[in-house]
Amino acid sequence: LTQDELKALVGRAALQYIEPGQIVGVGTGSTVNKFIDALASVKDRIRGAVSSSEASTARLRALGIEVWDANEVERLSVYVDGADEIDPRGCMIKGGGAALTREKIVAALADRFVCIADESKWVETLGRFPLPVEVIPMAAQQIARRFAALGGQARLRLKDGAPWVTDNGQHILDVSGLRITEPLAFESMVNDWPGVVTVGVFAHQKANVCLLGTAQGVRTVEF
Ligand code: DER
Repeated sequence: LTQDELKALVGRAALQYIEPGQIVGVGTGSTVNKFIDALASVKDRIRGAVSSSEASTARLRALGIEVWDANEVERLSVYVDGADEIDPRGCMIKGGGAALTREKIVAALADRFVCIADESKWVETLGRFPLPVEVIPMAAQQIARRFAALGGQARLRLKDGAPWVTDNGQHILDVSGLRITEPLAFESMVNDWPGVVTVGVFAHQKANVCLLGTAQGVRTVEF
């Protein structure tokens, strides 16, 4: 099975967590795009979605699924999203798709976070994937120096040679060289640094379930 087929497999498998009449929390990325395509096949059974990015909103609307503002819902039963890395505790590195801030906001509304990922995302310890951090532009270098003090190398994410600007109008640092053995403490520490909008460690908003696409089929891991 190709990586794309594994993503489609888990994207479809996530439908088992969707109940009729629900508003579904929807993440961002190529694996979530497979889930959105699968969701379209049951769109008459759901009430709509709350989206974590302009990209996912566009895809949902193009498929005829109503998109609600996060401020219009009190709670979501389920949030479905991908990950760049997920560890044995269900903690994740996210933000490869630059949507980490809204992803964490929508995940915070949900009773259950269902992570859908191909097996390449499963790691013992977070940190091989460069950690995305959304920052207020004027704080970027100051924050980069704080990561350097921890042995990390922070690079400003660029798009066509200019700083990448997120849906929220901020910049992103990608930090390599980190080994995040205590995700909860690490997320809290970085959250406290002035100028940090969101750090791409999802430990406080960790996954409750992971549908892992493997050559042998979908492996369901509960955390
Ligand atoms: O940016 C994100 O957080 C995405 O969910 C990312 O982590 C997974 O994207 P992918 O499904 O395209 O690998």
